[in-house]
Amino acid sequence: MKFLSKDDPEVAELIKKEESRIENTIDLIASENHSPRSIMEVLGSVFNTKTIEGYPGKRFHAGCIYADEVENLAISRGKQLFGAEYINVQPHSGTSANLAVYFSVLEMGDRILAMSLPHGGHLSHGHRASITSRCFEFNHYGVNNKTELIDYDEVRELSHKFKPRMIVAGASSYPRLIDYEKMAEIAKEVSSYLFTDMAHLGGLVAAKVIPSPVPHSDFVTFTCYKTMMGGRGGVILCKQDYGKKIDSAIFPGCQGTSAVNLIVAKALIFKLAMEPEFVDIQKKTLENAAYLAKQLDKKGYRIVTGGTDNHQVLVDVTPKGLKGNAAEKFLEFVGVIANRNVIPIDSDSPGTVSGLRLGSSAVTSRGMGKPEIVKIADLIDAAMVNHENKDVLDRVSKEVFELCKKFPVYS
Ligand code: DSN
Repeated sequence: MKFLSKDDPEVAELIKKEESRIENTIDLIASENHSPRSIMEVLGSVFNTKTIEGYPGKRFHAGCIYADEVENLAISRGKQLFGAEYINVQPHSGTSANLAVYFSVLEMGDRILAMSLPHGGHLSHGHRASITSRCFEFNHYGVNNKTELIDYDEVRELSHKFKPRMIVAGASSYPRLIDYEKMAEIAKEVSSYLFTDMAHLGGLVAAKVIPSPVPHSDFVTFTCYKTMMGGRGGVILCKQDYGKKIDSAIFPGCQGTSAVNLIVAKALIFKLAMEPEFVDIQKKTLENAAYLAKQLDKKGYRIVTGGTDNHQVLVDVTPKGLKGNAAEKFLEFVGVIANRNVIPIDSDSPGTVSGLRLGSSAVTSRGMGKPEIVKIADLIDAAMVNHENKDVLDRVSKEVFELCKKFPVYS
């Protein structure tokens, strides 16, 4: 950072500190991951300065010869990787991608059925705080109270009563697989579009370690910075018939120029995702999550749904006399980074956060495996149970630091 250190030493110092924070803490945020160094190079490349309104071959600015080539590369690799008929690689984010899907084939005020936020859905699935709820009429399905699994009978019943024009499958916080075939069957019964938001699952689907929603859905979106490891930004996959509508909904509908450096990162991660190393990371991500759930269960935490089939472990911390907010704070104090999360039982007492959402992606991509997961579960439990005991917290912080030193991210 020789230029930055000269231009803005204050910002340079903050970047150094952030690098050190990343190296020396255990990242269990389910929506984060460590990207390969080549992704970081691409994100800071000269493509950052190119303005590219439009699509390859049909731009509104000159000088797009290489931007066109790179977007075409991202398009062909992405289609091949996910077996998709059509792809748009321009969304700035998952929410931008979701907005474009809604606006591509729906009219303002149309009905959409999606998963409720306390049961795992995302803000952009019609939460009252999201602009999506002001543009469309949403209704929400949830999970079964006992099993905490999606209640497909409820999805079917609501679909027949509510008659949505679109059904959204997919969640921000749901540790189990979704039966896309069943969701497609229900959508067909009520002549509705099926849109799958697999924001969290892109990398796992790309590596084929969990089932893909692509064959069953009219539209699929995902982000590139979670399991996908490819920097920020979103992607839309869809059936060929909707391609033109999706393109116009992204540009000029919801966005202006896209960020070419993010598009290059997408091209790169789609290439890397076809290599055995990526597949191995995704496979181990699943194994580590399942093992983490098992270890925490043994220590007396309640694991929402009893386990996990993806990279997420949703932990109910109330059996330990804690709330999610406190748990997040106690863990951050010792260098374990996770986020508090509502879980299904919280929908009965709004404002309560009983859960902690843990993700295995980042620890796996820095090389940690089962022995380290056992250690992490021990450290999590020690910090939570002894949150008032300074000696224990000091010991745990030291052990977190030592563990991180053995698995460098960037050095
Ligand atoms: N959707 C948010 C999450 O799952 O944490 C951010 O990606």
